[in-house]
Amino acid sequence: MNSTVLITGATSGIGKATAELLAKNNFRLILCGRREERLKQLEEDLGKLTELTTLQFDVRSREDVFAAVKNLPKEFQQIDVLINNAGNAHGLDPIQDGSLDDWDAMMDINVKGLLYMSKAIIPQMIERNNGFIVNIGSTAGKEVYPNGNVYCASKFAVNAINKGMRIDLNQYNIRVSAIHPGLVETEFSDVRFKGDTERAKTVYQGYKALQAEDIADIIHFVISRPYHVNIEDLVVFPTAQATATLVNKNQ
Ligand code: NDP
Ligand code: 8X3
Repeated sequence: MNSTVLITGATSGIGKATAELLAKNNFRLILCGRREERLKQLEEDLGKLTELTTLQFDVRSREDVFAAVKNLPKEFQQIDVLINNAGNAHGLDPIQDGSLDDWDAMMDINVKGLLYMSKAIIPQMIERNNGFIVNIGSTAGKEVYPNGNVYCASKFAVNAINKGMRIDLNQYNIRVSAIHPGLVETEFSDVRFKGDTERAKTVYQGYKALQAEDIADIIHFVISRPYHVNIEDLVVFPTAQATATLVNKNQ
């Protein structure tokens, strides 16, 4: 059995594809999300391939985050790799029209949720002088695009937190790494456009977007390097995408 990996946001998209790939590669898994039926399905499907457990909680609740980690079954208590993946965009509006609820959701989930998860798990990594934190940022954390305002801010924050973590945890031999994808075809746009699936589909039309499996592959590669190798910051676009807003839709 390989090391134990905790993945937030494992019920969909990048997190789910990563869970599937890591299960096939014999990692022991702790899979997290809010949707219970999806977690049950993951237990059923991936439980045949590897040892796994699931945790149902909202990363916005600091009490639930700490309780979930604390109450893990004994054999899952040592977490070697934390993949901070849970997150989404909520809305795509000019700043003057932005919804306060959307802003709260993005800052609470993408930024504070990532911090709570990290805070709950870093102490055991420090104690062991060993560990790996992979933060899923975004190209939106490198470049601001029209109407991206607060989502971009949340991912700029992830980028900064990732760098800060690496500096502060360096003395404890803990690896810290960020992966920043461009457009990936997942449930991301369904969430951003609040269930308007027709609008969501248009985001990925006319070109080949990245697939969740592409990012899973990269995550697997990053966490499988020898311990002295830390891929610090990795940006990945679909070939059709040159910048946040320059996408060749005539491929
Ligand atoms: P999905 O919507 O497919 O997956 C998002 C995951 O996050 C789900 O498993 C969801 O699970 C979980 N999640 C959302 N909110 C919460 C919450 N409050 N508490 C716990 N879990 C939560 O999107 P992606 O797979 O695309 O997104 C994964 C990450 O990748 C995000 O951080 C996103 O910002 C980032 N990203 C995505 C890109 C894209 O184009 N798709 C590009 C760059 C980065 P559940 O609802 O069950 O809780
Ligand atoms: C998701 C990619 O370009 O929609 O982070 O912001 S984008």
